[in-house]
Order: sequence, then C-alpha cells, then structure tokens
Amino acid sequence: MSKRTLDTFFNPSPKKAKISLTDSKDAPSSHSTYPFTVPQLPPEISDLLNFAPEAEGKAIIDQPDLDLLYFQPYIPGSISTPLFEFLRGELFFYRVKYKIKRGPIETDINTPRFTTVFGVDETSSFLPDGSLIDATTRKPIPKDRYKTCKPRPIPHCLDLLRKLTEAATDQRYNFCLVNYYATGDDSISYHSDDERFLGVDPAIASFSLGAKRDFLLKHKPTPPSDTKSAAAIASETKPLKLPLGSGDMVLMRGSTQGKWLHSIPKRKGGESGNGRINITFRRAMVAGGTENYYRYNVGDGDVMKWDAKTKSMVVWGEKKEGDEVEKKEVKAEDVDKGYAAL
Ligand SMILES: O=C(O)CCC(=O)C(=O)O
Repeated sequence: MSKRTLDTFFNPSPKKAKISLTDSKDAPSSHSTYPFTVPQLPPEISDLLNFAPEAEGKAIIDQPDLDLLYFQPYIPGSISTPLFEFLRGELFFYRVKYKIKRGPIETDINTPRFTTVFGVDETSSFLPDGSLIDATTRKPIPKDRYKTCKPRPIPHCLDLLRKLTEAATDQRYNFCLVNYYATGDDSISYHSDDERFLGVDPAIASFSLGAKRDFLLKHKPTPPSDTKSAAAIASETKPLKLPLGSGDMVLMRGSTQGKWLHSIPKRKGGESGNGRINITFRRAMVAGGTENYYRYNVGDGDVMKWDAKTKSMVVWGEKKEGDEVEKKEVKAEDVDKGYAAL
C-alpha cells in the first residue's frame, strides 16, 4: 500500500457539508433553505439562451429623468414559452402576508401575486457548498448578520440568465426576484425600487415571460422646493405604457428609480389568465437589503408549487403517503396596496 493511500485511510478528507449548491453539469440545485431541489435548464433552453439578446435594446430617454433600455424581445421567441413553463413548474413560490403600521393604525397586507427570491447582498458571498462567508475577510459570516432570514443561493436555472444579463448590460447583480401573476387580478401597484440598500441610481433588469401585461410608468410628484415646480415637471412628462410580451426585458437605470414610478395594473381578459412571470436582477449593497427582500418575497407562510393537473399554485408538501391530496387553490382576491404602502 503506498504512503498516499495509507494517509488517505488514516486522515480521511474533510466531511462533505450537508448543504450543497451543486455545480456539476446537470445536477439539480439544492440548498438547506430550499424546500425542494430545482433542476437545471434542459439543454434545448440553455443552449439557445446563449443567443440572447435576440433584439438590440432600444433606448427610451425622451423624457426627464427617464433612462430605459427596452429589448423586444431579449429571450429568443422559440424558448420564451418553454422557459416560462419550466420556471412556473419548478420554482417554489409564496403568497406573502405582512402588517404595516402607520401611526396607530395597523393594516394587513396580502401581496397580490406569487413571489420568490434568491441571492445575498455584497457584504457576503456563497461558497460552492452553500455556506456564507464575509465578502471581504472570506471568513464565515457573524451569526447575527441576517437576523430575520436565511439567504438562498440563486439556482443554476436563473443564475445562467443573471450572468448573461450582467454581460449584456455591463452591470452586476446579486439578487433575483421572481413574481408570478396567475391571472389579471394579480398586480403590483405603483412603486419605485430606490431603497437606500440598492445604492445610487440602481440598474434593474426586468424580464417578462408568458402572458402580455402592461407596464406603466409615471413621473413621481416633485416636491415644490425643487428648482423646477411640480407643475412644470408634470407638464413635461407623460405616463408611459409598455405592453410587455414574453421574452421582453426592460433595463431601468440612471435616475429612473429615483424619479419615476412603475406598476403592473390589474387587467381584465386578454392573455392575463394564462399567467405571467417577471424576473428582476438587482444588486443589494448591505445586509438590510437581504433582510428586506426575504421578508417581502418569502415571508413565513406556506410554500406554493405549480400543480399541472389543476393548473394552479397549491400548497406544497401537504401530501402524505396514502392521503387524499389536499390542495388549496389561492385566489387573487387581495387589495393592491402592498408595494405602494411600503
Ligand atoms: O412584473 C413586472 O414587470 C414589474 C415587477 C416589479 O416592479 C418589481 O418586482 O419591483
């Protein structure tokens, strides 16, 4: 027996961590925080993603403070529906509820869409085994860095799109937020993604898959103390409607988040009943951003998963061997006030 073999026998290699973010070519992505594993994209989708963007981005900069790059589409037409079906079928989603307090009044908020989120802010990074280290010292993060959440690495199927988007937009992203609008009753109200934890003039890449939905933008009301009067700005700007189709991508950058609001309003009829997925890539700079994103996109409710038989999101994990499958259909009866109230 060679010395090397004996050494290996007496000093076995360190135990493999239980948590693992797989990096082999086709193993599903897994992590201790995932309720179930997420497969990698089938090659017929991933191979064609490398041809994205399908169209050149069109700059929309003809209004004060507005800086958009609109790809119509970004994801090749032949894979936007398979990609939509794949993500709807394989990801886990949440229907987040939370309370907000304004003065003495507490209000219950029911987020009017399904959400999920992956990633961690710039102060930390994931090792291949799924554990978190401090981005500067490369040592395990202090236990109290994330008090209210357990960050999850971006699964391969979304990380591939993140990397391609970084190269195409010349920006860096460490977060991936996913919204699923099951019907025209699901929506996101007017808001801007200009939280301090995103830094100055954040760039956000926003993808659409599935049903066509209108994306509305309007200039924020301008405080009267600003050099230009609110009336002057209002007369110079007009609201914008982009009818986002499957595969489209809008890059919002510069002062867009600081000065404009955007929304996906509720919609009657059209394709909206077929479901729409929105994916945004963003870059959070500090731990507060991580806490915020998990609080409002994962929360503490049930895990929901697409059920191909009933064609609806159902509570995942309620089925036991031999049990009747208990399925709770979630309807979008909620009031559209979540984001606006934040
Ligand atoms: O669904 C969309 O296109 C917009 C999503 C959005 O505004 C957000 O997640 O902040």
